[in-house]
Formats: sequence, C-alpha cells, structure tokens
Amino acid sequence: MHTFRRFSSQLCVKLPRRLVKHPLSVKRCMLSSENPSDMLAMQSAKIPKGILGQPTCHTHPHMIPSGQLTCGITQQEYKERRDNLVAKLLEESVHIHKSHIIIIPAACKQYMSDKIPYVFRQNSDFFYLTGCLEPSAILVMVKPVLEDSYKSILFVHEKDSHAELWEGPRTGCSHAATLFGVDEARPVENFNNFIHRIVSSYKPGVVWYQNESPPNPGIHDSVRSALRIGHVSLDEPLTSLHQLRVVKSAAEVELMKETCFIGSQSVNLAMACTKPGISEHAVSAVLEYSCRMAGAEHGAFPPVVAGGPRATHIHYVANNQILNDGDMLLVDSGSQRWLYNSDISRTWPVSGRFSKHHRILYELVLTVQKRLIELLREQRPPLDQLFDHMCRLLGTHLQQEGILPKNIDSNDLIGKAYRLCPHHVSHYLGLDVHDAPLVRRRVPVRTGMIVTVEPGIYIRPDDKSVPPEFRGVGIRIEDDVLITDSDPLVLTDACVREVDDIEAIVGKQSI
Ligand SMILES: [Mn+2]
Repeated sequence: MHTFRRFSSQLCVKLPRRLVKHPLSVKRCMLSSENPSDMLAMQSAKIPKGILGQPTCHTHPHMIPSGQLTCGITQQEYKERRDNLVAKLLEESVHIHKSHIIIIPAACKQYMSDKIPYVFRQNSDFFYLTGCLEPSAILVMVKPVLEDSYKSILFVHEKDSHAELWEGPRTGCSHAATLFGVDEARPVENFNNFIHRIVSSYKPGVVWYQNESPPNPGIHDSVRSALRIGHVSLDEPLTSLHQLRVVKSAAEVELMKETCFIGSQSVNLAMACTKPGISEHAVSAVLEYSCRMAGAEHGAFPPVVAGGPRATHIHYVANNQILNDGDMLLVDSGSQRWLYNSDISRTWPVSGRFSKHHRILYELVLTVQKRLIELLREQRPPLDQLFDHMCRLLGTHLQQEGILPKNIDSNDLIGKAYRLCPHHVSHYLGLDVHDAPLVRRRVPVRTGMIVTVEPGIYIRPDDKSVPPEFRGVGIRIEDDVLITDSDPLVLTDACVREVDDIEAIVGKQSI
C-alpha cells in the first residue's frame, strides 16, 4: 500500500471498537484477481524510465504502483476513455459524412501575483482522457471521414534546459507519446499551424471544442481562426464527456473509497480536537493537516468551519471566529487524492454534549438523511426528485416537532422547508467536487454514479417564524454514496454521525 495506508493509521482517531472499519478492500499493487503480475510488468515496461514531468511508477513508486500511469489508472484505461468519447461523439453526431476533430485543452497555470503561482490544478476533462498533469498541454483527436480509426495527438512543452532550471523537469515530446500512450506528441508551439492544416485538409469537418469559457485562452484565437477556414462547424464535446465521467469505473471507485476514507478521518480528527475556546481556523488547519498526512494532495475545497449562527451562511469560509461553549460547529470539508474528491459535512456541539434543542434538530436532519439514502436504493430517483423528497420530509418532521406550525397545508409546508434549506440536496462527485456538471439532475441515478446526500436546516438568529430556542443554528449532514446494483454504499461511513458516537469523541484529542 502506498502513502495512503502508511499515514492514515497514525492519524486515525481512536474510535469505539464497533465503529472501526477497514478502509480498503483492495491492495493497490493488484488491480484485480485476473490481473497477473506479468501483465503489470508489461504495462510498467511501457512507462519510460528516468525523471519526467510528472511522477511515474519508476520515479515515485511510493505514489504510483507498478503498471499504472497515475495512481490506480493504467494507460489502457485512459485509452479506453478516449475511444469511448470518440465513439460517443460519432454516434450522437448528426454529421455522419464529415471528419471529426476533438480538441481538449489542459488548464493553464494561474498566478496570485507577479510570478507567484497558485498550486496547479489540472482540468478534470483533460486529465480524465490523458492522465497528463502538465499545464497548457492540448489533446487533439482526429477521425478522418474515410478512415475507421482516429489518431490521438498530445501537444506538450518541449524540453528546455533554461525553463527546466526554474520549473523542474519536463516530459518533452520524445517521451510524451510513450508515457501517455498516444499516437503522437508535438510541441505546443506547433498547435496553431497544425490545427489550421488539419481543418483545411479534412473538410468538411466538425471541430469539437469548449468554446464557452475555454480552459486555455492562449489557444482560443487559433481555434477560432481555424473555424473560419470554411466547411467546418463547431460543436461542444463536454456534454458527452460528462456522461462518461459521471459513471465511475472499478478503478475510479477504489480511488473514491480512498479519498472518502481520508476525508472521513480528517473530519473525525477535527471533531476530536474541538473544544470551547479554540478557533475555527485551528479546526481548519487540523482538516488540512490530516488530509495531507494521509496521502491527499490537499483539501477538496476551502472548508466551511462555522460555529454558532455563522453556520446559517452556507458558504461561510472566513473561519476566523472563536468557538464557544454552547455553540454547534458545522464543518463542510473534503480531500483531493489523485484529483478525486470527497465532500463531507458534519455538525457537532463544541462542548461535546448536545443541548436538548440542538439534539432535536440534529436527529431530525439525520433521520431525513437516512431516509433519503434508502430512497436512492428503493426508487433510484433523479437528484432533483431527491430534493423534493428532502423538502417534504423536512417539512413533515419540523411540523411534528412543533418547529413549524401545525395548521399549514402540505404545499405551504414544502415551501417553508425549502426556505430553511435553500441548497440542493445532492450533486455528482468525482474528479470535480460538483462533478460532471453537464449531466442534468433530472436523470435517474445509475449504478456506478457517486452522489452526495446532504440535507440541512439553517435557522437565522432573527427568524421569528421558529421558536426562539431553535434560532441561530445551521446543521448539515453530508455523505458520499456509491450507487450499486444492490444497496447504495456510503463511502464516508467511517465518519462519525450518530449522536452518541459524536459525544464520545468530541474534545478527546489535544492539539
Ligand atoms: Mn456537497
């Protein structure tokens, strides 16, 4: 096992015995029982030796098992993804008698100020198809009308001793085709000429390209001017790509299990470190520390660490107040490991003991969340429908507890519940936190999808429609759930959620 297992055991909070779970069902060095070691050796042999522009199984064996291009994923799986995308675009295209040119750019480096870069984050669409972590690279796939197969070309930065002195090693064109298993590698400087030549020689054609908010503005003009050559139309590839991305492969599910376990343990540790008087900032530091030590690159997003009434601001990320005895603390956080994200919310009392009214609200949200997870199994509803269920369930339970008045009809009740939980109850999860955003939430969930289930209640301190003892509290409980052919699998079930379990660990660890 790689970095993940080595560190995670040191950082596990001591949980009651019945809660201790085994995080992984697989050994990273074997993909499946049918995959004999000579096959892995064969796949390793395809990965060039020597120091390249990103970690490989040869240079970083503690990060990437033998035979894989990136942790958990082989060159072959990346190739199958490209094959699937090309096949899907052709199948759905109305342009049968045309050539197809698909352009998927990598992300560019972003700067916080002069020459000071942010940590680079690859464009998930590009990464999904290549496994390439290089900024400003470009994947082009060309399927001429008269040919049965397509050609994949990866544009990368050529080796350059001066640039490498500052920025570190590059893979360069000589190794990129072998490393990424594409047909050709070319220098990014040649993209402009190449795209004009290809569009002219293969017309009539369709260029598949993300024209709205392009990931690499530096090549946008080149693509736009190639489109003016004539006999070429523009279409967008991402709707089809996201339909592929939203259903996870077996290897992706294993990566998601890992990131969900890391995220779960980091929230458990944050819970254990919480006591009156510490700051939201310190809790946020525990989350980040725990994720990184367990093998994540970093958090999945800036965490929400919101004590007391600040939890009623759904995207509170200032995290700069002191936590008081008597407050509840809402945390929404996750980890990113090999670009796969977890997304977890928990709410717990700063003192370690739920007050009577906080407990009523918490158990109400928990009951609703558990019912929603059951509904995923029973009905496999679209996520939008799950949201309607949440509003109805929240309304009914709030009425039963006397938090909402008894004399309102069911439509009114749903409206009032919506006002108390104005965010959606679910989104897809994977390489992006809000994964595959072009897949509608109106389609029924399917086996292999990973979705969040995150009901909440936010009662502002000045909300006169609710009894005073319930005001000034925000509660959200969010888990990550894999849809399977049988019961849905809660990938974040290592994260403490029951009232008794929370009370057993809050404040039990000093920092
Ligand atoms: Mn979420």
